[in-house]
Amino acid sequence: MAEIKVGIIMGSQSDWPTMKEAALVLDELGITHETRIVSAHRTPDRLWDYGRAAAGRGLQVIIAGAGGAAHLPGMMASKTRIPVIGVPVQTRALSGVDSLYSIVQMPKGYPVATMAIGAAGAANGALLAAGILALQDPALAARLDAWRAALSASIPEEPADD
Ligand code: RP5
Repeated sequence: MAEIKVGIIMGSQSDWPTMKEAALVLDELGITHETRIVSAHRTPDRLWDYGRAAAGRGLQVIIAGAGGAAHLPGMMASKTRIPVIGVPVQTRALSGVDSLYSIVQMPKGYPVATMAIGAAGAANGALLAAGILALQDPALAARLDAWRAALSASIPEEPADD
């Protein structure tokens, strides 16, 4: 079986509709990945075990999504040197600004690459992971270039009525 390169983790089942956007992009680009629910607050031991084992298992990037008091990406970054990409999940109470602020303000020494709030952030997290992996993988670099060109080509030059 192919080695899993990207871990998509999220704080709750309720984050899956957002984080699925990351999985879909990784699928499109042919990047092996796994998906796990790992909560900083509800399953801290699972978080610790995942972070401790990540590098040894060959993971190369972790995309971590969480909402509200979104400590998962930062705590994962504290536990592994593998690049962590944080996705702030949109919340009902504060529209995801709470998630964004919880993820983006990391102290010096433990970076999290923080994406936009919500589905676009999750998709962009996957594209950033792809860009990192493509540095060492020419075939993936070609697929990523093609993906970007296809998106660009899909944008009409003129607006149309509905
Ligand atoms: C966070 O709390 C999760 O990442 C989720 O975004 C939020 C709400 O979780 P649920 O109450 O829906 O499980 O830990």
